Amino acid sequence: MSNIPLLYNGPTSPFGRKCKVAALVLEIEHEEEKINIYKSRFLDEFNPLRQVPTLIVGNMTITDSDNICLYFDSISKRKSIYPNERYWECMTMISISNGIMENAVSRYIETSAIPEDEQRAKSIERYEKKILRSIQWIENKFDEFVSDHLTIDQISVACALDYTSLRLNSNWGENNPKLKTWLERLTENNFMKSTLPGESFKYE
Ligand SMILES: N[C@@H](CCC(=O)N[C@@H](CS)C(=O)NCC(=O)O)C(=O)O
Repeated sequence: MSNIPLLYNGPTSPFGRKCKVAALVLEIEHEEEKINIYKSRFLDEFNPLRQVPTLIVGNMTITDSDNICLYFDSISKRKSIYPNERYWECMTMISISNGIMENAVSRYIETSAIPEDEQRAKSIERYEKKILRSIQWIENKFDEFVSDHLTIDQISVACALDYTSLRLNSNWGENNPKLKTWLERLTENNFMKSTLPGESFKYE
């Protein structure tokens, strides 16, 4: 069995994008397969939650984007993307970014997969509030976590913001000008451009 990591990813998954960007930044040789998660029963053997991203390395499976990013960092010869001097702040920023992604995914499912008259307006409002409040929180911490050395919290925030633009809208930029300008600049890099979300599969 090949020891080149195989990343099962989705075309729009922000969690998968975070791993793919981390792999590119850390110069990890890997293969990537974009799958339709709703039609990928084969994945259950590796990940009973049937979720992307899932990483296969030889006989080993690594699930969850945070574990996959940590694994890539552990085998990379490049400088670590986990900053020693503000490790816990970084981990917290990753969790908040994950929360934005989770709420955006839940909102998307509620608004795209459920008939309009059965959608729960209150839930949609809660998802949106959590997303926008988190983005504002990150904007307020901008000067603490953005530096020239690209770290995993920055990668996570960037993926969460782009996913918000994809699934909700990009109005968040109006109240969060530092993040907006930063993301525009970051997106000039190939690791961001080459991982922009593609066409989503229908939720089923
Ligand atoms: N905590 C997981 C979340 C992954 C996740 O929610 N993936 C979504 C795609 S964005 C998925 O596979 N959804 C299919 C499902 O849960 O049925 C991670 O960080 O990897």
